[in-house]
Amino acid sequence: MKILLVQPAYYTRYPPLGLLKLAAMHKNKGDEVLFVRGLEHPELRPDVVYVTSLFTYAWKHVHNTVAYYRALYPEAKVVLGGIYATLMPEHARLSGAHEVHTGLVTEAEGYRPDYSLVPEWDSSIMFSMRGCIRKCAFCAVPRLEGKTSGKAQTVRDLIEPGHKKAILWDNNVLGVPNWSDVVDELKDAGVSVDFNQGLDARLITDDIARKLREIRVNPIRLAYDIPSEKPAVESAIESLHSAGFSRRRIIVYTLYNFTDTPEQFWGRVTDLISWGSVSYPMRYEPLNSLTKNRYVSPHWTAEQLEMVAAARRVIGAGGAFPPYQALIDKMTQASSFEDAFSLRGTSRRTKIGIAGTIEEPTPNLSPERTLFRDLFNDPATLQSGVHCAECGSCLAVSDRAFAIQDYAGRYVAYLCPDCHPNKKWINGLWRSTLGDGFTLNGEASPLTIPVLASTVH
Ligand code: B12
Ligand code: SF4
Repeated sequence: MKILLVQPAYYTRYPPLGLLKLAAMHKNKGDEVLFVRGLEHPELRPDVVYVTSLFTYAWKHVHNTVAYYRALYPEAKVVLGGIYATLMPEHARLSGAHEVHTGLVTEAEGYRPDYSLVPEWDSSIMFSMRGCIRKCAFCAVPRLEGKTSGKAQTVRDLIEPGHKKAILWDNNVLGVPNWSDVVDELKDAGVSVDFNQGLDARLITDDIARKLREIRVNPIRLAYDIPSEKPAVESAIESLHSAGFSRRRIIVYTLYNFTDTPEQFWGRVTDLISWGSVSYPMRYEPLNSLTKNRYVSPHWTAEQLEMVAAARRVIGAGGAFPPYQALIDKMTQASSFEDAFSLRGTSRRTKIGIAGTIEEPTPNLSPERTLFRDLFNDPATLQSGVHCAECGSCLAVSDRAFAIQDYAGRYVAYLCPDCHPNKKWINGLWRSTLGDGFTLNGEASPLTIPVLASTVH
């Protein structure tokens, strides 16, 4: 069989781990394999095209890729898999792929990725375990991989000869009983190690910290996602420091824009830098987000999120808040979140505009509601009438309207079709999603959709 492996042209600095494992598996079966990035025109006439996917909000590149290779090789079967395909399979089907594969390919999991396909890459990436013992509501891992694999697998054979660094994408390696076997194997291999997704601070003891000291881990990554983790995070940093890790080399992912308030986030950042470690803010991204950085949690405003982003750029370093004395003073002496994160003279207002985005269809909705939700990122729970924000006319549930979001993704109002300022753009959005021939309820104009929502957040 001839197989073309494709990584869509979204931004990533990593090679496509899943595809490299699939390549190794297929080569082992005697198949011919070729790997390309983006839209290419290779010589190979493939029987199958495997397209991978990553962040849900990078879906457009994935759809373009599927459409391109379907047109280029009409005879080939196009299969789409990966993270976006697993988290949003219904939406992924709109790409036109012949098959949408969800989850892992168990058979491929044991293979060392075929690094010969990415000769410029010089580190070995691996998962020593899958799933997680926890079920944090903001995290996709329980949905992607389910419960913990129970045991870590051996990593010795996953390290490419000649590679000096191992990057572990494990979700929670300390949550499996044989985690120290992984440490021993990494130590034997003599590689430097990046537990890239963070170690679970709640599980770190003095003994574990000492064991971790046996390998070259730099930096150490932890997470401080909710205020109640404060004692555990403080104690983990203390244990790691006692074991010989520099506090400055402990980077702590700090979730915000989820169920926290800005004040709680400010408190966690202040804790971390006061303890001498680095806070790396992580803006919460919904698991079915189709546009990055659109979501604004009910406890935050777009302006407050912009303040964090600006502070990361201006007074942070590489997007993080290191324990610089001036920063510690600013955070500890501030009287409020606004005071802590304000930057003189740099405030920027969030624009309001029409921002139709596409979200995953909620199962069991009527076709019209599903389409509305697909096209306008609308919460599926709303059903009563609305007023047009422009002309004020009252629109009943059976009438037509467009949702208006600000650029932070909040629903701010609705418009009747007559008042829509950019019909051309909306038409394009509609067609690019559902195809040229699409009509709703048999109507020719894609400019009309039923009003299904009224709540303005
Ligand atoms: C590594 C990683 C990162 C890396 C970058 C990864 C990369 N490739 O570029 C870094 C650290 C930079 C990162 C950052 C972020 N990340 Co991240 N990250 C991950 C992680 C751990 C792995 C992603 C990955 O690349 N996997 C490689 C996959 C595709 O390979 P694989 O699993 O071995 O592949 C198997 C299957 O997927 C399948 N398969 C794959 N492709 C194909 C194709 C076909 C045809 C078939 C049949 C099968 C198949 O078969 C393979 C073998 O079994 C996941 C969590 C996880 N456990 O998956 C989160 C995850 C993807 N990240 C997530 C998030 C939220 C983020 C951030 C937004 C966090 C933040 N707030 O800042 C940032 C965004 C950065 C950005 N640039 O936009 C979310 C995604 C949510 C979403 N809506 O998409 C995830 C799911 C984590 C989570 N806890 O929820 N991340
Ligand atoms: S501990 Fe980490 S990997 Fe596990 S569910 Fe929570 S955030 Fe996800």
